[in-house]
Amino acid sequence: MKNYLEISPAVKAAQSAGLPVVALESTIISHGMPYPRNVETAIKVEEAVREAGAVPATIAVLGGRLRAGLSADEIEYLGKKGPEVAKASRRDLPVLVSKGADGATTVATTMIIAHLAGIQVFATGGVGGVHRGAETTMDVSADLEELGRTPVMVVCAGAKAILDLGLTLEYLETKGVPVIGFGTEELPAFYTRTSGFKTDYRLDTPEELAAAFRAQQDMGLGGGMLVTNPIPEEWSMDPVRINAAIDEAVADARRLGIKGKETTPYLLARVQELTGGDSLEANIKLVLNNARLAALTAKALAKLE
Ligand code: PSU
Ligand code: MN
Repeated sequence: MKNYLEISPAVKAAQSAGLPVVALESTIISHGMPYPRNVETAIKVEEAVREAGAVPATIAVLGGRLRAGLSADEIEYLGKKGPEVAKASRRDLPVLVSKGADGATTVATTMIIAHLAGIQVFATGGVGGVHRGAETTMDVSADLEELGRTPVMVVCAGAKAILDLGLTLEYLETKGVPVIGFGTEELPAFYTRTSGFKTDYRLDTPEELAAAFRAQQDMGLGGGMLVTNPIPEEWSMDPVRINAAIDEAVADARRLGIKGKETTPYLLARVQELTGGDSLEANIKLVLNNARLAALTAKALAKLE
């Protein structure tokens, strides 16, 4: 692996000292938000992790290397290039690496690289899932398969209603992935705190999250854990308004025949357009909120080791 994986000196130093580390993804930078807010946010998210007492490791593929821990210049590079950078899921890694190319890592690929680098906790905004209409398109995000096989805890704000939330939960159940509501019984729907769907379990403290993850790994059950952390009340959006924008974005994507890996980035950008940027503000706040919870959980996990 040492020919492929490169852990930054800061992350390595933290790991040798037994300090908690939190992985962060890069597709959210290149494909999830517009420049320059994406770069500003990525830097602020790293700060939020540090303020909560952990070390951030933003993950990407750069020049064919699997990188855990980026410099501010590298984050700026990914953010400026935006969607020109390849969106890298599991199936994209072999060719990107063999060609020495760059890739922005999705939740799936960030989990893979985090695990290779020995990082157990990862914070992001929203995860991929089963798309609406998947009965005919078979569009199911590779993020769900990865959660079923790679032992990393993913802290998110639930899933956007661009997905079929009910089918997403069914799929996770089949794959044996625990879905935890942090301080809630309900699956949060990214921009809103509620969705009408229940999570499997409610846990209320970072210590409880860490203990559940430790038990999962100690028992050798394998696979990851999905922690869904509702957006703080003051930043949550009006469900009628956001769901109307999402419905319109999904209809536009269908009309335009958008498919494959383009679907999610198209829907994210279209929802942002339709809500006049309000959804971007909510998005930024919830990522920061998840980064703090992930850092506190990584700290609690480090105490158990
Ligand atoms: N959902 C969001 N924001 C995001 C993504 C999804 O609310 O930024 C990104 C993440 O990187 C996620 C990826 O892993 O999109 C899923 O893409 P796909 O549906 O093509 O698997
Ligand atoms: Mn897909």
